[in-house]
Amino acid sequence: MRAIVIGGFLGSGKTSTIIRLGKEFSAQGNKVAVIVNEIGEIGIDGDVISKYGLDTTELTSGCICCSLKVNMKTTISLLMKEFQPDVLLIEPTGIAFPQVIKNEINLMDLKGTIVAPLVTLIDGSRFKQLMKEVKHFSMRQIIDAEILGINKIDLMEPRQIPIIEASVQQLNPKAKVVQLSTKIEDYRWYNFIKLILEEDTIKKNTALRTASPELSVMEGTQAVDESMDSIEASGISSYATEFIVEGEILPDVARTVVQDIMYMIKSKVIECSPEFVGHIKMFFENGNETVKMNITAHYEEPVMEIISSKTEEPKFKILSAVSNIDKEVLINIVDTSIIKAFASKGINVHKKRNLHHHLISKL
Ligand SMILES: Nc1nc2c(ncn2[C@@H]2O[C@H](COP(=O)(O)OP(=O)(O)OP(=O)(O)O)[C@@H](O)[C@H]2O)c(=O)[nH]1
Ligand SMILES: [Mg+2]
Repeated sequence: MRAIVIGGFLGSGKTSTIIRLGKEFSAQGNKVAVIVNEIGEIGIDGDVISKYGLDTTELTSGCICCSLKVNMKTTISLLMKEFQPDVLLIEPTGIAFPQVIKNEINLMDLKGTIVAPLVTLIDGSRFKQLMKEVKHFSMRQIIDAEILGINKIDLMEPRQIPIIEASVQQLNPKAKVVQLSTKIEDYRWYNFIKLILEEDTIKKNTALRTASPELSVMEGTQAVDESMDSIEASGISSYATEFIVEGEILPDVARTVVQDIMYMIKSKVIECSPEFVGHIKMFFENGNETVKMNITAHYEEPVMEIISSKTEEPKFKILSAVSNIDKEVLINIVDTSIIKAFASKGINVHKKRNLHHHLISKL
């Protein structure tokens, strides 16, 4: 089995990359499994990935009673026993230090398993904003990587690309820096795959890293302490929830409600955190289609995507992770916006209770 960890900050394109890699590896005849770790007790990416026909297991973090590491180890062992994948794609949360996950897999010492070089994706189109809002956290993710993918180059001004490439390379001279776009299929994409599969060509970047020496020279009070929890170090507040929606919902109503919720949340979040980065993503299944909408920075226009899907009951999920905002404030903004938007269409909703479950039991 080949285990591939695709890390990167919130909204950098991890799920999009995993879907594309998964489809490609499957098309070549490999058995592909995906483990997605999401913040909070609600997962969206696992649902999205499943809609593309890949097998997924979600792990939820932010939960006091499960230790992510134990959970992941058990999941990997079970997957290997019961599914025997050829390729295992792993998406840590956007506020994890992916090196920790890779180290855990290495320590499991799995027979016949190749652990691919650690990939960190960077959203090139948000690089400046990330360096402003979550600088030290992003730097730590960059420093730990073995392959650095500057993603979303389709959104970047061409003359900016080499400038950012050079800045990123300077932060981590040992890593291979590549340009990427999950929306473009060209030689760069195939070069990226080649690098992932060429595990020996990359000099082991201190496989079991205990300290990032580069960090010790960083100045400033926010420098990331190695012993610090990654969630704490990120300065990100997050909140995820699910609502049960009553009655039959027409597709155009679903789209409007999602849009209304997104714009309400965006405007209120900006009032509290004017230059926020993060990821606010919604997922509304309503019979014949799924409406997905998301935003990753204060200046962006939210993006709506429609995925055709047959479902029995309407289901609304949201995951919000935002920089420089108080968690209680974020929870209040999200809940009130959802209730208000549905009420304005005369639709009854109620929060799903007992969200917590050990997803391992799904296997
Ligand atoms: N234009 C463009 N958009 C992209 C690209 N890659 C991802 N996106 C978009 O960026 C947004 C976030 O992508 P995801 O794949 O969900 O990012 P993620 O890293 O998995 O996000 P989290 O799991 O929330 O941390 C989505 O709207 C994607 O469609 C890209 O190369 N170009
Ligand atoms: Mg994701």
